[in-house]
This record gives sequence, structure tokens and C-alpha cells, in this order.
Amino acid sequence: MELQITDAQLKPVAEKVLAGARLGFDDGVALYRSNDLLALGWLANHVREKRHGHTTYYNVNRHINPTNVCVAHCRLCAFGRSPEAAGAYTYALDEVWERAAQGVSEGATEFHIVGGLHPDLPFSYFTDLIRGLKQRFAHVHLKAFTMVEVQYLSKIAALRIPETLRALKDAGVDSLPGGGAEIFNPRVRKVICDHKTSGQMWLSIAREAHRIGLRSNATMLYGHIETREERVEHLLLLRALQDETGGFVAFIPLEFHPANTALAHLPTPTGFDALKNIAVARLLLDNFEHIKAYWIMLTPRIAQIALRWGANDIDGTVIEEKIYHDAGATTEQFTPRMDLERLIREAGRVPVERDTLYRPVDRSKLPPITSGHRNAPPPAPGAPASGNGGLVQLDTTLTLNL
Ligand code: V47
Repeated sequence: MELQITDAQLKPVAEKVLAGARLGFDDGVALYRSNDLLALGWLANHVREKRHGHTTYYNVNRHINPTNVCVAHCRLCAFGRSPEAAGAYTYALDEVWERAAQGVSEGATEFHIVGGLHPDLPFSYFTDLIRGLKQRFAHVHLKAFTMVEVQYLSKIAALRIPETLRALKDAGVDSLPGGGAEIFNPRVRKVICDHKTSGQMWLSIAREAHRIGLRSNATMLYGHIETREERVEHLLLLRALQDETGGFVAFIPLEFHPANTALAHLPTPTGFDALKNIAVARLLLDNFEHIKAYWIMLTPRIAQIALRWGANDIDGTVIEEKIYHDAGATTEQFTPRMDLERLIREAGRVPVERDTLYRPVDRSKLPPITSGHRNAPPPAPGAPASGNGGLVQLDTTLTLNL
């Protein structure tokens, strides 16, 4: 298909993209300002296909949120609770093992572990948690603790940031998730997450993590009070750090969900802005391999379209998502791998199950899936389509979820 541009402001930016030149601050603002969504999508898809062809990744993962007790009280958040508030919880380590074992029986290759900033838990709770998971489930990648949690843990442990990261790594942390970045600009942070780690500090902890060999993801929370310029500034700060360390694995634009937060008066996000953010991320972040369309947040329908707007990953099966669901997300808490694969295929892409670091997963080398049958790989060609992984189940699943 030919590129057709209806927005004259986009033409010089499009020329740069087609020439493979790096975009600057003003280009980023022009992209955000443009409502020529088809041209944005065309350009982002062009870059995406040059890098990844039709390959589209997903993983089988499980979220574990050890506690929702949090002293930060960010206005953007509906998940955190005061210790005495209704619904506040903290898992005993046995409860963590139980959830993890369930995840493994469903085929998880990754535990995504994030939680609140708890005022009373000792540092040893977190290192024991990680060590215990590694001992029990050595094959599962532990993507644990945002830069914000790392800073808080360093206070609790009375350690410097490098030593805290080292202690977490020694306990078994394999990489860090991308949360807590929000929008780096201090004007915005003052309103949406006043007491949280500053943008500067977030970046410096990420730098330190990368330096000691812990890779991480990066995010941007958009759709609240930030300006276009503040979005671009955020993306360019990430790009600069990626130039320096190469330690970021994937970027995930996160759409703000206002329900049940102190910012509930703000309007709910739109599909238009969601696609625009995926496309701009792909175009500005020329040194990030992977741009994730997080289906939990976008809905599976928009995430699927995003696979043609620059994204090359749809995230994972997830299982038990709390942060977005506390903020009113109406998506399922779990999408079976069969359904993720179908979303990807029907977008004309080729699904590849990956591990956290984007290596293709060879299921024959992993423990068998003993429950959560809808995560089982499809039967080998020629094998009878019966049992848990069979086509009958696939049909049922699709009717229910799509
Ligand atoms: O940092 C909190 C955001 C993030 C709300 O690294 C909210 O693979 C919208 O970082 N509305 C946590 N967003 C989620 C996250 C993440 C998700 C998926 C994959 C990865 C990864 C990371 O969620 C927080 C914050 O930015 N958040 N509250 C809310 N009301």
C-alpha cells in the first residue's frame, strides 16, 4: 500500500522516517499533533516490518503482586491501600508459592512481580520471596520490582542503590519491569505521583541496573495531565539512556485508567490516542527492539490493531492482573495463549511464544502444562485434536472471549 499523507506537517517527518534518519523533539511533537492516524500507522508499521517482518511475540506469564499496602498514595493509582484500609492484603510467602505453582502448572515462563511500598515488611521478605521462587521454579524468569520499589527497598535495607540491586540479583531477580516511570517531568509527577521516585532517579536506577547486567523494560503513562511536549521529552530521555546502556528490552506505553483514583474526574482514554502512542513510540524509539501493546490495558481488540500500528508484542497471558482492574479495567484478567495466538494470526502476523528476553520458547524443554489447558501448545500436525489442547476447546474459548 502507498503512503498517503493528508497532514502537510507530517511530510518532512515522513521523509526522515523513510530515509532511516533519527527523529528529533520537534518531529515527535509533530507526530503527536497530527490526527492523520493512517499515515502515522503506515510509517510505524513500515519501521516495524523492516525490523521484525510479521513476527509477533507473546509470552505465558503470571502476575504476582505480593502486597497492595503502599505508603506512596499516588493520585494515579487505584491499587495501593493504607495498611488498615478495606481490601489491604499482604501475602504470606506460602501464598506466593501457591500462586507461583499455579502459574507453572499453566505453563508460565515468567513471573511479573510488583507491589506496594509496604511500611513494615523487612528487606528479607523480598529476598526470601525471590530466593524461594528461584529454588522452587528454577526455569521461570523473575521480572521483579520497579525502579520505584528498588529505591524504597534500598531505604528499608539501608543499602545504596547498587548494593540493593546486587542483593536482589543475587537472590534471583533476572530483570526489572518497566513500571513507575509515568511521565518523567516534575510538573506532572507533582500532580499524579507526588511522593514517588523522581524521573531523574528512575533513570539513574535503570542505568545502574543495566550496568550490573540486569535488563529492564520501560513505560510511559499517558492520558492524564501531560502535554505532548512532556510525552516527547519522556521518550527522548529513554532513548538517550538506551543509547548509553542498551539495557532496555521493551517499551510499553501505558494508558491511564482514571476510575477509582484521585484523578477520577479525568476523561477515560480513547482508542485513537492508544494507537497514536504505539506509533509514536515505534518512530521515536529507534533503538528499542520491542514495542508492546499491553492487551490488559488497551483491550484485546485495540491491542490487535496496534500490531499493525508499530507494536510487535501483545504481552502475555497475565493471570490475575490487579493494578488496572482496580482502576476499572473491564478486560479479562487472563487470556489463554490460544486466544493470543488467534488475535495475532488474524492481524496477518506470525505468533512466536517468547521468554522475557525475547528468545523463542521451546516447550519440549519445559515442564508439561498440567492445568490451564487453554495454554497448552496446539497439537502437532497430524495428531488427533483431542484432549485439553484440542480444537474443540479453542472454539469454546474464542466464543467466550472475543
Ligand atoms: O507503574 C498504575 C501504571 C504501572 C494506573 O514491564 C496505572 O513488562 C493506568 O508497569 N491507570 C504498572 N495505569 C504496570 C507496568 C507494566 C505492565 C505490563 C508490563 C510491564 C513490563 C509493566 O501501571 C505503574 C503505573 O504506571 N498504573 N495505576 C491507573 N490507574
